[in-house]
Amino acid sequence: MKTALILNGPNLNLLGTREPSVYGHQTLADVQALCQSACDTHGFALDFRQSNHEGELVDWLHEASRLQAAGKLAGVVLNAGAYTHTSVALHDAIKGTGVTLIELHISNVHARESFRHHSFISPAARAVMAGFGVPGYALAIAGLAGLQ
Ligand code: CA2
Repeated sequence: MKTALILNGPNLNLLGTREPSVYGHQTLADVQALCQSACDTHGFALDFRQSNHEGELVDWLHEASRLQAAGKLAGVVLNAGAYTHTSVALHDAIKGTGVTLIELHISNVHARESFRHHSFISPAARAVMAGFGVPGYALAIAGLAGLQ
């Protein structure tokens, strides 16, 4: 059974506590439960993580690439949070490892402040999703299933 690795970046541990008009009322634990159900549907094992630290996300992408080389990774769904708009290190980690990765955003970043319109992740990602709310995580896992 292949693993779907779902990585969440900075402040996503606060989901459900503030800004419900943008991010909804569901917590990160709710997102994990949704991802578990989507992985059950598609026959993937779920590995679900969150970090507020850029380097830890980079390390996890390197780990994903080793799993991919061993034929054990379905792919990565990455919500890099604000690092989306700042991180050359994440861009380089995705490009450098060649890991199959879907960039995901809960909100439609293009309908928000202009500083959210640029992504360092998009040029290195296999696919990009934004604006479907929390259900987007399940859609992204379905997308990974379609890529197998
Ligand atoms: O829409 C998304 O998923 C984002 O990746 C979320 C990031 C934001 O910086 C990106 O531009 C778009 C922010 C995640 C922080 O989420 C919070 C949720 C509730 C309360 C505080 C922060």
